[in-house]
Amino acid sequence: MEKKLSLGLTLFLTLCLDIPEAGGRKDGASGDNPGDKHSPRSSDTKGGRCSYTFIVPQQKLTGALCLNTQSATTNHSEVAVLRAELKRQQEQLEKLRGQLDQEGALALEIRALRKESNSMNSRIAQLYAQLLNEVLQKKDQALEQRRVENLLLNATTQVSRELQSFSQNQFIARLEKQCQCRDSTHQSSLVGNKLQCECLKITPEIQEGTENDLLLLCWSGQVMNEQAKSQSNVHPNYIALPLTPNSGPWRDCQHVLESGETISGIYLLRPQSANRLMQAWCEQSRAQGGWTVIQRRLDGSVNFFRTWEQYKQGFGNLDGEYWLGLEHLYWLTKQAQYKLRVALEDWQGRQVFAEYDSFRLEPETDWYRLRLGQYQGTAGDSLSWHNNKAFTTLDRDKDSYTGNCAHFQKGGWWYHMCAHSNLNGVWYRGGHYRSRYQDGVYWAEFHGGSYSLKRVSMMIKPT
Ligand SMILES: [Ca+2]
Repeated sequence: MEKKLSLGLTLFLTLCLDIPEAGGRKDGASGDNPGDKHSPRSSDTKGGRCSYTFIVPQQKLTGALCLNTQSATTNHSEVAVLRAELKRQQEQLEKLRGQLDQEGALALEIRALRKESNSMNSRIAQLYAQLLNEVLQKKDQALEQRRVENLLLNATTQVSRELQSFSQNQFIARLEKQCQCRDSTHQSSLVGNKLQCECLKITPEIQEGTENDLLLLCWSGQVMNEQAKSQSNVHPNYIALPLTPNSGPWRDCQHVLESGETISGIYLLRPQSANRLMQAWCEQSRAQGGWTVIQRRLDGSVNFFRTWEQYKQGFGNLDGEYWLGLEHLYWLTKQAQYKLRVALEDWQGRQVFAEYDSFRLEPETDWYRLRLGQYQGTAGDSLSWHNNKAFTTLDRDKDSYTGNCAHFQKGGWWYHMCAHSNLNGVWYRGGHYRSRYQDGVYWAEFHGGSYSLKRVSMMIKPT
């Protein structure tokens, strides 16, 4: 320990010397003893004791004064403690250095991940923009399609009117002929230029589709056309209008069949109380015919991974793969009770079917929820699990799963959690397919979820 001390010391050193008396007494002959001369300062010569007082001049100490106040053993122990402390701190330092290295590696990893994330983000943004662009294009196409549909509707109405007029004329000519034939047998008289009123019975064959079999017509030769025309305006349904083949529109394909069209093909339909026309493939040869095809897969030529709007309006090619459209399905199945037939074919040519004795959809406000009846058939039941489920697409998730089933199944369906059947999935060639998800065209009860079927069609028909 070092201390700076400035000390002013006055050191008094008093020495008391007990000098044995020479010759018996020391102080006995003061002044007489030559020995007295030896002591230049004698403070006290009395009392037999001599004492000397040395006066050390006062010294002033300046500067650093190092004082080691501890013993050597204390120093050793302190050094040991310091060494231990040093060792501990060195260990800590090593540890910190290790952590720093680790954190450095982590920082590098984080930087790499951030970079990757940035590039992924830009890729996603790019894809999103692409998708958006596609959706907008499709929207434009849908608008154009609607415009064309309206044009078609107007043209069809006009054609119907023309046909009506044509049929009226034919009908009138026929009536005229009948009247003339009956003129000879029925009582009739010619008054001036006019024929008397006559009652004619129009046969059901002629009057197909009318409310009454009897049509009372009063005519005269001269006013016949006007009268008939005015009557036709009041009761347009009275005039027989056998539509020419392929004109349409029909209520559905059963109606087409009943109208005598027995060839499978594309027909124009307009469901009752629906303000829209649609085209559909009518299957008239399989399973007694009369089936309106609402979905078909056969060669993978059409992408079924679509948006809500597209599933709503329909897409694809009527003579190939297509989806009729949820809105069309809604209007079709609203007009009567329909049954559903699902026809399936595997890659070995084996054909099976599943039929449900009722099938209809709720309106769009309820996400075209599926209402399905009882199953029967040879394929196994892979659709009842989806009964009462809303329709889900990539952009409208209405399924019971926490994620979006359409994202995993790559289609649109009445997904649950997620699917026992996925007929709008990805069409894979050859049956068993390899994919990260179960996204093939499958019917679980027929070959399971990892077998993509070759041909699939969904058809409806009134019961
Ligand atoms: Ca969901």
